Amino acid sequence: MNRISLTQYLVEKQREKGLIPGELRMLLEVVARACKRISYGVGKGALGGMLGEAGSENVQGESQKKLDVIANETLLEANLWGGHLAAMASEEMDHPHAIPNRYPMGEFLLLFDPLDGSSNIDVNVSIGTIFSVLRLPEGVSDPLEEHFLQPGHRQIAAGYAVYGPSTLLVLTVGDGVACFTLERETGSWWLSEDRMQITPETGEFAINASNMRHWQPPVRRYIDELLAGRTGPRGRDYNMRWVASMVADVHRILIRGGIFMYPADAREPDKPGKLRLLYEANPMSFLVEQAGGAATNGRTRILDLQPTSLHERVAVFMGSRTEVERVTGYHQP
Ligand code: AHM
Ligand code: MG
Repeated sequence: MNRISLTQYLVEKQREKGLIPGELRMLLEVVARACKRISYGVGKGALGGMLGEAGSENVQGESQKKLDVIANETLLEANLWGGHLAAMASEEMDHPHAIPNRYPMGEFLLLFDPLDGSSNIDVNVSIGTIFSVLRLPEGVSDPLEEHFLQPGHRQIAAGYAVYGPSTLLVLTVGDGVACFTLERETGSWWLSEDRMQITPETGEFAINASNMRHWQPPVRRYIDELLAGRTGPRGRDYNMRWVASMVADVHRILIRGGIFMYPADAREPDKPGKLRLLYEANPMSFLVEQAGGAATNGRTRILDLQPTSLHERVAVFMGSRTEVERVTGYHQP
């Protein structure tokens, strides 16, 4: 079999298509290397002392697991010295992390959720890493939080790693979505699917239904119609799946279609949903759109939202285009 490595894939994007600068290619390789390291840590589990609480909280007031902290440090350390980055921001850090003066400063900003699906760490269910790459605005020499507040359509690359039965890296540089599988024995990433496409129609949906009583009327209406099945207004039976790791739920949707939802609800009226715009919703929306799907917050395309703070939250409806358009339509006044 003539296999294509991650390096070869990126070099071709750089050289043959001129789609990405060499610096971005090297940055993505460093991120992939960090994900590989996290994957090995995840794989060790209890034997590597990876499970359990870290005894600290992040900026959202969520308790951090040991692996949240280890994954964050792994990504920071791997990316500090390469000279490709101007600064990094993470779910697990209150403020952006500057590149120390002793290293050259690059032109990119990296954002990540180091370990998504933290509640699944200790129960051995798929978890992942999500990342987004932005360009430092021109003329800026001192990167600050405000420079990360760019709408998602300005991302120049995004991806996630999913640490499941196999470790996968799913990536876009704005030219479709490619999936790489980690070969553990050699530590190489091999292209396993190129030009992933999300089917526009679907019979599957993903939502945490335990929050049903808190949902707003458009979401209730949409889910009620799906649950009504064959004899309801949609005229077919739907199946529900909820891993509670966004990476795993969205990955399933990339493979076989579906709609993923984390709506705003009445639990915390001042917070629009649970997921974070800059390092969860934006990168996933970029991937989903590149695979022919759609992503909105119920009203607006997620990639067009102007962020106002580093850790802001956003309602999320993403996946198969027809379903995302329908539920978004239900939100229109
Ligand atoms: P995390 O980044 O702290 O792990 O939180 C995000 C996760 C998503 O991966 C997942 O879709 C969601 O939270 C699950 O929420 P819930 O616990 O309500 O099912
Ligand atoms: Mg997380």
